[in-house]
Amino acid sequence: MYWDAEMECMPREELDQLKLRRLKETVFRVYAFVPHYRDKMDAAGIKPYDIQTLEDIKYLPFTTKQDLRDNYPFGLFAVPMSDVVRIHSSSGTTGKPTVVGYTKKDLYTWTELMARALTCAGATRHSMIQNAYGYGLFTGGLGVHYGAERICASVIPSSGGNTKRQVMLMQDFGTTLITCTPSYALYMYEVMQEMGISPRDLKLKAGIFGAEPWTESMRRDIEARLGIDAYDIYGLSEIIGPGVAIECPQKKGLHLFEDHFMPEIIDPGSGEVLPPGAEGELVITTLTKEALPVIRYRTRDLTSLDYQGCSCGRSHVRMHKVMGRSDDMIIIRGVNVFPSMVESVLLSIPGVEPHYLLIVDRVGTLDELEVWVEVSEKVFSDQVKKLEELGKLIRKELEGTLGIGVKVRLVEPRSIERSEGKAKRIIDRRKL
Ligand code: DLL
Repeated sequence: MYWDAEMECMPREELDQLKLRRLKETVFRVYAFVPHYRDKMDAAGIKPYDIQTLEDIKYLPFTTKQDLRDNYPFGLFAVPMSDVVRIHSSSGTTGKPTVVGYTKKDLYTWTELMARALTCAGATRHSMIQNAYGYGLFTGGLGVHYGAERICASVIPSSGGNTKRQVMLMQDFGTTLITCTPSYALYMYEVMQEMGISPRDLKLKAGIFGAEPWTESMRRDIEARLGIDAYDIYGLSEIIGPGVAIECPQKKGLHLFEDHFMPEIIDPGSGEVLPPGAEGELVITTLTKEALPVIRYRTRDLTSLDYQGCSCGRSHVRMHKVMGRSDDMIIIRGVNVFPSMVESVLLSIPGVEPHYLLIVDRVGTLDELEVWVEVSEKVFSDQVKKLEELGKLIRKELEGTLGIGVKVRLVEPRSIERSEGKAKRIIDRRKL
């Protein structure tokens, strides 16, 4: 089922024409109204009318999170404040937050996109949607909320936290669809168990999870534990919030809504645009945003794009599940390690729980990686010898995949901090 079949299934040629028209408009608008973009384009010797084809986008300068920070809070807005009706912000780990704004039309667009996304993942007016993304400055809560109302589903705005109450609401209100981060979904499952409630006794059918990287193995784990269908949703505040891309029931990549966002994949080192199918950093240009149009935003998210048609009938490009952020990549003795690589290995080993931490430290001049792994209650109460064997097996598997020496520490069930939002997977003691 589609929310907006005309847009979602638009033939490629028409879609590209629409994108080009909107790209040109956006470039003219930022050049006219945002000094930052005008200065950068002037410095690069490029004028708005130099953009004549979609490929010409490569001549435009990139925008980074630092550009947003340097123009904190409202310096990149392309409309007067009197036209801005909502502000969100994304905290990040260091320094000032990045601030984003929306006009009335931007909010309309966002709501439509979220309606599209929810419908794509199977939600209807009969769905009981419990929205456990945080409400507030974070875009997850309100973004999902308005989309869910738009499709006339029943929305429970439970926001993040108070997990026992979340479970009670699910049970009493008959929640059919849960929206939250994948790590929070796992935490909810644990609390259900503590409360003696089996997910099978609930009406829960599906979950729409995002806001943090999660692997295919993690999807299988969540689907098996909760007995639901788990969909991946992608987005970021700087572009609009959730609703940039979402999986259809094929679950073979996330359809990125190209009538509003133009994606590119670049080599994160050289900045060069890579051909379709290549893996690299996702760069997005907004095509319809009014308050905060963004040109070639470097997301830091690593993925690839697939322009082949999808059997669901949607023509929009599919982005591969995000493997991780280039910021989350840790380099241990010259080898690149992503938490997602560790996650995939761990979840393939029976007796291991989907809760883990990567601890990076420097011993003398050498970097060391220690992986903390939670084991199941049953395994933990086994003989010491069996635990030792499990530890060795995990180490062997991790070392085989990562190609570096790794220490493994098996920790007690429930000893790694649970998250109600984005999970923290890395503690880098070298930076402390
Ligand atoms: O996380 C928006 C969002 C809310 C998306 C709810 C999905 C659901 P930010 O806080 O600005 O916005 O964080 C954006 O989160 O650049 C990615 O690194 C990461 N991220 C978001 N969705 C996914 C996903 C929201 N499905 C940053 N898979 C992005 C992997 C994701 N990473």
